[in-house]
Amino acid sequence: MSLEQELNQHAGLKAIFDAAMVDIEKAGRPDELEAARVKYLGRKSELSLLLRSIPELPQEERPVVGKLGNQLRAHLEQSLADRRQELEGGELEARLAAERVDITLPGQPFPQGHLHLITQTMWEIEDIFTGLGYRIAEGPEVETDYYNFTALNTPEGHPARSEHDTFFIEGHPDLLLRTQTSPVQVRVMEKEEPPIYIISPGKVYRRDSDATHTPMFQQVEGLAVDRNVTMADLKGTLETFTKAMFGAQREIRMRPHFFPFTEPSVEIDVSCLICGGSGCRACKNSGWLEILGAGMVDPNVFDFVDYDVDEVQGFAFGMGVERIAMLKHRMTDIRMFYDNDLRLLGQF
Ligand code: 2U9
Repeated sequence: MSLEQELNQHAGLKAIFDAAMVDIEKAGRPDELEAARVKYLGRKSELSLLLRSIPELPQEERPVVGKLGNQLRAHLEQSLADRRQELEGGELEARLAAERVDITLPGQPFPQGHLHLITQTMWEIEDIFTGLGYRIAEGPEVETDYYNFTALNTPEGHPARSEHDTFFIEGHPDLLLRTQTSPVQVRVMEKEEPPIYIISPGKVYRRDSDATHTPMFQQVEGLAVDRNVTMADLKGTLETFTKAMFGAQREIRMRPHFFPFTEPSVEIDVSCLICGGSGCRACKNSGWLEILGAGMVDPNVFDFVDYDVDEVQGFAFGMGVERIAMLKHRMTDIRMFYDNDLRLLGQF
């Protein structure tokens, strides 16, 4: 016999059962279910009062009420627990439905940065020379007068030393912002013996500002010191560099020039990237664009680092990275690199 049938023996318990089962079933939220629990199983509920009053009941009623009452309590507790689980399951489902995330929606686009064109160009130059066996050497941007000028055969009174070009450090007459990266190479030669094949990339500073000059710009200089190094090695090396950088169809030419630290010195031109050499506005109808300076290291420079000038020779070269980038990407104003306008920089 089911509990429900057994409860027919006691009208009061049966009435509690019927009402409680309706309310439990009706409860749609956890707080309504809790109210039903208090109403039917709480300390002051009809069932609790009835069970507590058993000692006062007539003798023959006591076992029936005791047994069925407790069975009813257990049944209601179970029904409440079952319903609670149903409701909580429903709540979870409702939350899952409401908070559902559509993972197939496209993501939020966000701006992706990249290296500055000057850094890209610098790394490209470095790649070419490291591919030829050169090491990268770096040094301080605040230099002494000795390393920046004296050891590079630039005597006092030379125009490159004048205050017009050089930033000196206030209160330290011997310190300056390096105007070239050559002092790095002097420092390497002081510490190491030939053979030496190095490039020194980095920032340099000169008091200058117009469409082709900024007070800070970046250089890559190179130095090769070995036995039997000739001008032909210099030309071959820089022709290889030029073709790697600007294309295999490019030609170079050398023009005599003067630098205090090289003798003889040359300036090197590349056949015009725009007209191919026939003459246009970019090359001022010459067919050539100047890209670097170079020369055979002056023996006076070797004297400063105690190299034996009868045993070793060297060639050196230098280029402005901004100038290389401007030629390659057909830019007309160097200051654009440092205006930080993403409409320009984002194009590269
Ligand atoms: C040592 C000896 C010699 C480095 C050299 C140049 C020629 C040169 C300019 C290019 C454009 C500087 O950036 S720029 O304005 N540089 O023309 N630089 S030879 O010669 C050296 C370097 C180190 C010990």
